[in-house]
Amino acid sequence: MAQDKGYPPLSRTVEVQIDVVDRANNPPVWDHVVYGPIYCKENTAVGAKVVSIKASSGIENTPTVFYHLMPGSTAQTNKFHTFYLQQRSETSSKDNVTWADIKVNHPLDYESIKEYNLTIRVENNGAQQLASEATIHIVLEDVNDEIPLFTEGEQETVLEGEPIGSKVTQVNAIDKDGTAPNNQVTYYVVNSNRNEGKEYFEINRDTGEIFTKVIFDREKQGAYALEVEARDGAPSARPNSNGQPNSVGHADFSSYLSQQSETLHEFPYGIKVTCI
Ligand SMILES: [Ca+2]
Ligand SMILES: [Ca+2]
Ligand SMILES: [Ca+2]
Repeated sequence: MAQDKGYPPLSRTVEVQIDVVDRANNPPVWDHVVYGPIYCKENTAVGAKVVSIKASSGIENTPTVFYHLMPGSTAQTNKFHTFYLQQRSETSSKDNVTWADIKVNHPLDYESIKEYNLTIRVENNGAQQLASEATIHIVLEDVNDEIPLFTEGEQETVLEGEPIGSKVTQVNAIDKDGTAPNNQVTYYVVNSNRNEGKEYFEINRDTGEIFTKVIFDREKQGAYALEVEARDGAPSARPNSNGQPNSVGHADFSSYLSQQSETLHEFPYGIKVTCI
């Protein structure tokens, strides 16, 4: 009851409920309050374990604990159940330990979300169930799972009689990987027999600028198809890549050459150069 010193004194009462907790009943105790940073590659398989953590019950002779992975309000705090928790008991002669294994539930993607903070709650099994919380900080690591993509196809013209080394055009490919060298793009003229332009043009590997290697004569040939390729800078993390970087650019030019009136957007990795 609270009473003031006025005359007459006014007072107010409020009911207070007090739970009497057994002295022996303590809340569970985590090994750590914060776990991490736990580093985890973005291509970690669904079902794979990221980390195992545990708490003791805080009650002598009642080792039972229950773990819950608490979904938060954002993707980073597991709103969409990107991770799940599996409880695992380990019984030895002197100990009865229960682990919380945190596993991947949905595919991870460094390009979308780089870090997660998970809240794990543990309850014991005393007369009054008491709980404690711990946080797991998971940091994703980029792998080379994005391929470079050319921004658009090109159709360019070059004047006949121009000196060798004249700039014809510049191609550009973008790799959405989050870190270098996974997102570093280099450019090549495709070295295949069907690439008729390979003898006539060269490319700056870093900038994608294309230059002439010959002086063109329109009376000899009026148009050249040039096939170029973009590669990223590290072994691919995609399946069946055999340790090679990701690359694009092997457009089918034979079909392009037989249908010269079609726009190059259907063959976005090639360049048609016309002499004028
Ligand atoms: Ca990715
Ligand atoms: Ca890449
Ligand atoms: Ca990546």
